[in-house]
Amino acid sequence: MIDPSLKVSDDNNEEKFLNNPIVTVGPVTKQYLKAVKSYITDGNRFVFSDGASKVQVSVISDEIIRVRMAPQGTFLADFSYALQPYDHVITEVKFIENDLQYLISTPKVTCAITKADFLISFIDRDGFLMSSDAKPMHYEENVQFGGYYIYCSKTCQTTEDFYALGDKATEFNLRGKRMVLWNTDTYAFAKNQDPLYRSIPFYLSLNKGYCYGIFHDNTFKTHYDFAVESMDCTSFWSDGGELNYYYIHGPQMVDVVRRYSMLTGTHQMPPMWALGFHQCRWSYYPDKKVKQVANTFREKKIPCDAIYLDIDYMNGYRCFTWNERYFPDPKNLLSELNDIGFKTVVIIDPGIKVDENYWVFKEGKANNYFCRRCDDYFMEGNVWPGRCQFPDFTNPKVREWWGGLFQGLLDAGVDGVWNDMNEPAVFGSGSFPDDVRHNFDHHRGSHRKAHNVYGMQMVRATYEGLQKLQKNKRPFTITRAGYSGVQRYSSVWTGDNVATWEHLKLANVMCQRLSISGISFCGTDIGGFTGEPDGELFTRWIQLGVFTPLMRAHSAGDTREREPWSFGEPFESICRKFIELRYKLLPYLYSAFWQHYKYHLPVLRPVVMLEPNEHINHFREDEFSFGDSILVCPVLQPGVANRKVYLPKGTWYDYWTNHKYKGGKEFVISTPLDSMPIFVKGGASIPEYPVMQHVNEFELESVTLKTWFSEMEEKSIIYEDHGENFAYKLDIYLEKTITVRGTNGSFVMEQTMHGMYTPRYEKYEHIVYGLPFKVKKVIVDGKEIKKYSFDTTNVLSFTTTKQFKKIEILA
Ligand code: MIG
Repeated sequence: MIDPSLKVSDDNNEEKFLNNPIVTVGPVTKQYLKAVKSYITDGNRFVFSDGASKVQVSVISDEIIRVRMAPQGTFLADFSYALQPYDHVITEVKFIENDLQYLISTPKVTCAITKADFLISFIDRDGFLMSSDAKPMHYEENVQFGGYYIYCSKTCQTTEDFYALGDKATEFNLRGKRMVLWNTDTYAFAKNQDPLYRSIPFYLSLNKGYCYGIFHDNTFKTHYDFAVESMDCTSFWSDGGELNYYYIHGPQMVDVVRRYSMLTGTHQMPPMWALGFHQCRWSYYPDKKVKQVANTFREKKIPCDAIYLDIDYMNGYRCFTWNERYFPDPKNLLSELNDIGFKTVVIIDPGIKVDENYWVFKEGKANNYFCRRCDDYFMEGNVWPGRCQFPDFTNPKVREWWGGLFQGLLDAGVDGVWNDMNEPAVFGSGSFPDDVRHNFDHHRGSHRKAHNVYGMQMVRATYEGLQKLQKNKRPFTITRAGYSGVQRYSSVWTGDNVATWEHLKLANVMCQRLSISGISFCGTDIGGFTGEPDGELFTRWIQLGVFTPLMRAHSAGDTREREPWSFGEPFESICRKFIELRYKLLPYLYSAFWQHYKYHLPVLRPVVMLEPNEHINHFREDEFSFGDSILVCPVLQPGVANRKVYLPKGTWYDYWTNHKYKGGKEFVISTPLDSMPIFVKGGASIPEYPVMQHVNEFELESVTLKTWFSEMEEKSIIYEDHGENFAYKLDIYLEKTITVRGTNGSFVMEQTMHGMYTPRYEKYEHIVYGLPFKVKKVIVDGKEIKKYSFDTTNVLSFTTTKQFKKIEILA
C-alpha cells in the first residue's frame, strides 16, 4: 500500500508542463477520482493516489487543511499571490487507517478520505460533520489551452447557508446563487449582475452554528454554485490551474474569517487621515475648482481630509503627467491644499499611451515591460488615452519600475494613489483576450491565469513603490480590482454604482461582504457614482458612509455637483452632523483597524457573525457591528419615520438618547432624517476626539472616554500610535484595555496598557452612561475626587489623567 513514488517534490521546476495527458490518446473527458489505491505520508503531508491522479492533503495549522489534486499525478508549481508568510501552529497530527477510511486529525478537526470512492470530509472534534464531498473531485481536459477544468462538489444541508466571496451585488446570504469570479469593469452594475470587479475565492458555510470556510487559491475563472443545480450540493470549479483549496475550520464564523486573514494577510495600519472623509468627483479641474471645493469645506465647517484628482489632471490621460493648462503649478496647488489640511489623491490607470514622445511608454518599450499576445504582438487596446499598451504587473521587474515612477507625483506633493481600470478594462472588448502572456512571477501563464490577479499586482506595485519612496510614511492606495490578498496593499471601493435606494442597500451588503472576505478597508461611492440622488438619498448614504471603513463621496462627470452642501438645507446640516460624528469616532475606528491588523478581526461584522446560532440571523443583512461595540442599522428607504432594528442578545444603549434595550429581538426605532439607529454595547468604552476639520488640525488636550454601564465584565481596546509612520511595526504604539464591571451600587473601570508610545494629550474627559444608582463617591486610583457632575438623566462626568489604573464609582 505505501508507495514511495507518490512523494511530492518541492522542486517544481521541471514538472509544471508535465500535467498534460501524455499517456492517453484523445482528450480526457470528465474523470472522477476512483478508489484510493495507495498513499504516502510525509510529515504533515499525505498523498493519496487512485493509480492515475494524486491528491495531497496537508495540515497547515490545527484549523487549516489544504487539499490539492493533480489529474495526471503531477502537481503544478506551488506558487501563490494570495498567501503571506505566516507561522501557523500545528500541535499534533494523527494519521489512522481503518477498513473504510484514512483519517488525518489535528486537535480541532479531522479530515477523512474514504477508500472506496475518494470522498473527502471534515469533522469537528465534537463529531459534527462540517463538510463532505458530494462526489469525488473531478476534471476534464481543456483541449484548446491545455490543463484541466477542475471541479469539487460538497454536500449541502437544508440548514446550511453561504457567505463572503468578495463584492457580489446580491443578498448577503449566497445560498441559491451561482457566481463567477472574473474581474470585470461593470459601469452602473445592476443588482445580481455578476461577475464584478474583484475575485475573492473564499466562501463561508454556516450550518447549525458551525462554520467553516473554503479558500480556493486558483486565479483562473472560477465558478460557484450554492445549492442551485441541486439543492443538496454546493460546487466550485475553475477553468484551469490546480484544484487547490484550504479548508478553514471554525467552528465560530469570526474565527474562520480570522484564519483566512492569517493566510492571506490584513491591511496595514492606514494613515489616520485616510479614515477621515474623502471628497472625490470625476473630475475636479482646473486647479481653481479644486481649491474652491476645498475652501468651501473649510468655510462651511464640514470636516474633510482628502480631495481626489480624477483622469483630467493628466496630460492627454498619460499616467504620471500633468495637464499644464488645468494644473500649471501642481506643487503649489498641492501645498496650498496641504496648508488647509487636505491630502491629495490622484488616479493612475494601467493603460500607457502608445506615444514615442512619452517617457513612460519609451521606458516600458525599451525594457520590454508591456504585455504581449501569444504570437508576440503587443497587447494593444483603447482606453482613456487612446491606443495603449499595458505593463505586465505580474513581472517583478515591471512592478519595481512602476513603483519608481511615482517619484514625480510625490515630489509634487501627492499623498495617495487611486488605481482604476485594473480588471484590466479595455474599451470595446472589455478586457484582454485570453492569449495575452504574463510573467506570473516567472511561473508564466496566459491571461486566463493572470487576469484575476492583474489589478492586485498593479496596486501592489503602486503600494510597494510608494512605501519605498516615502520611506517611513504609510502609503494610501485605493484599487478597484483585486484578488485574495489585495488587502495587504490597498483599500477598495465597490466601483460604478448608481444613485438609487436599491444601491444604497447593496452598498451596505457589499461592504459587510468585503469585510468578511478579508477586505475591511472598503467603501462605496457615497451618493452613487452615476445618476442623481436627491438630498434624502445622499444624506442617508452619508450616514451609512460614517460606518464604512473608507468614507468617500464620488460622482460621475455627467452628474450635477455633488458635495455635502449641494442639496441645501436641511441636508447640508445633517451631512455635517454625520461627518462630524465620523471624526469624533476616529480613535474608535482606528482601534478597530488595529484589531484587524493585529488580531485579524474584520472591522464590519454582520449580525450572523455575532449570533451564528440563531437561524433567522442567517438572513439578516441590514444591521452590522462597526468594530467591537457599535451596532448600526442604516435607513435604506425614502420617507420612513421609523424602521425595525434587530439587537443581538445583551444590553444596548441608543447612542443618541441613551435609552437602554435588552437585545435578542427587534425594536421599532424612529428614524427622522437627522438620525439613524446607532447602538452601543453595554460595558463599552469608546474614545472620542473633539470635532476637527481634518486629522491633526490641532493638538489634542484630552480625549473623551464614553463608557456605558454593564453588570457583566466587558473589555474595550483602545489603540494609539504616531498615526503616519511604521513605528507600530517596532512596537511603538499603545494598546490599552479598559475593563468594566458593575453592580447595583458600584461601577469599576480599570485600565491596563502596553506598548511604548506616549500620546501627547494628558487627560480623559469621562462620561459614564446608564448608571443604575445615584453616585455618592468617585475614587480614582484610591483617591476620592470631588469634582464630578451628573445631569438630570444621571449621566456622570469627570476628568482623570490618561494613566488612571482604576476608577470606582460608588452609590
Ligand atoms: O471609464 O476615471 O470606476 O470611479 O471616476 C471610467 C473615471 C473610468 C471608472 C471609475 C470611476 C472613475 C472613472 N473611471
